Amino acid sequence: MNYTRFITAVSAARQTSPIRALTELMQKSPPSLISLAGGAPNPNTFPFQAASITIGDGTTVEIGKDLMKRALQYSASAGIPELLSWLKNLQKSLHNPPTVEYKPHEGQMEVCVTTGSQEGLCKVFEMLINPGDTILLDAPTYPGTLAALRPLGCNIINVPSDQHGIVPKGLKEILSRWSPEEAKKPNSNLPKFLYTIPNGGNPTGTSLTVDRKREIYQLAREYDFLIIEDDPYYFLQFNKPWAPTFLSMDIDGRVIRTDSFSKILSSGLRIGFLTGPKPLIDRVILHIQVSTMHTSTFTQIMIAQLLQQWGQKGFLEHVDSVIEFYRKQRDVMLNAADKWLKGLADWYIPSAGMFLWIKIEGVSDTHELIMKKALEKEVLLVPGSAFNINSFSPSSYVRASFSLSSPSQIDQGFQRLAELIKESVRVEKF
Ligand code: 09M
Repeated sequence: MNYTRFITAVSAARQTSPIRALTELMQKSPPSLISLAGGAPNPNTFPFQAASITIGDGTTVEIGKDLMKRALQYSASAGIPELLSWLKNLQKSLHNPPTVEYKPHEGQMEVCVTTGSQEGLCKVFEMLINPGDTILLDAPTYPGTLAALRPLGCNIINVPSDQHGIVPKGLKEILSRWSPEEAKKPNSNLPKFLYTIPNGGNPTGTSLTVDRKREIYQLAREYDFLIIEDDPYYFLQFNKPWAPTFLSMDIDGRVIRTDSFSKILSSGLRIGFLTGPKPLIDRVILHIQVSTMHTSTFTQIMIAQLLQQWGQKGFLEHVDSVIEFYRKQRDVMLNAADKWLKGLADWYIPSAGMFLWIKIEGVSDTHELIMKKALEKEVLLVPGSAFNINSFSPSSYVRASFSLSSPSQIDQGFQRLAELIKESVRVEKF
């Protein structure tokens, strides 16, 4: 792959800082090296000494004095080595991307730690988008993505989708505006990438089928666009085996995948990771160098210790227990929906994630229903318009999350929503 066409002038101009390069060299050197080079503070002056963190299974994560000194210190922008190697092994065993075997410049699989997947997404968008560039996505989609994209001034094309995600035929039709040959021209305005949430879509709860993924990947090859696979709900798939990912099919090195620990380990610790072709991940790392410098070392040490203690097996067992929680919650919500919303609304059964996407019958836009009337009735949902490319365009949907509420709250919440819909439909009819 030649990545030059995809990278903005700003991203291409990023260079490694000589001091960061020295710091990273220092971290790999033997203890006999006398370094007067580092600009790092002396951790012996820091107040924190050690930590013992209790885990739910009764074990502890111990951060002793020496490890604590590392945890409180600056570290490499790509992530601390033990976490990075754990994550690389995880990606190899879950996705086994063909790019593992490639040479670095050919798009070899690379991983970097990010401060939540949001940081990764934002930096990937900024690496790829010049004002006026065209990109593809299947809206309704995650507002955090739309908010990161809008100010970059790109032309966003909405790809048709249904309960199984993007419809390849619809994508093909959009792409037929161009010829594949145009992709080879330097200033072609062919879409640079397709962004999608392949599992438990936010807000729709839908998941892309593997056949559709294969068709979409072929189109990406034909029209030479990248695929951004934003997959924070990968670990919340209710059915096994888990769906093969775009990353697992990536024979060219055109997939950038964002993973997140927010839904399974902690959202507040802010840990995510990017996986993709080295030439692109390296650009993101250069951006991290000059913004956050790195994700909190303490957070990374805490997570790495836990993951090393657990091993992949223990990690996946934990994930299974999280899935069981969300499956029960989903079923509670589906039962409540059947009980209260039948005849008033429509929905599909989500196979992953934590959202139910509800179409309210007879209500052309749910914004006022939610922002004013629902508050009076003490039930809160997200109006569908928040997930549209243009957030002022109406939507008859609402997003209900089954992550935080108890079964009785979910039941009561939908009872209140049902009353609200009945009242509003009466008003809209007159
Ligand atoms: N609502 C998300 N989604 C959300 C949400 C959120 C506060 C977050 C998709 O934690 P990260 O950075 O790994 O996750 C970012 C992210 C990326 N991609 C598809 C997501 O759904 C997180 C946070 C309040 C509300 C929020 O509503 O949907």
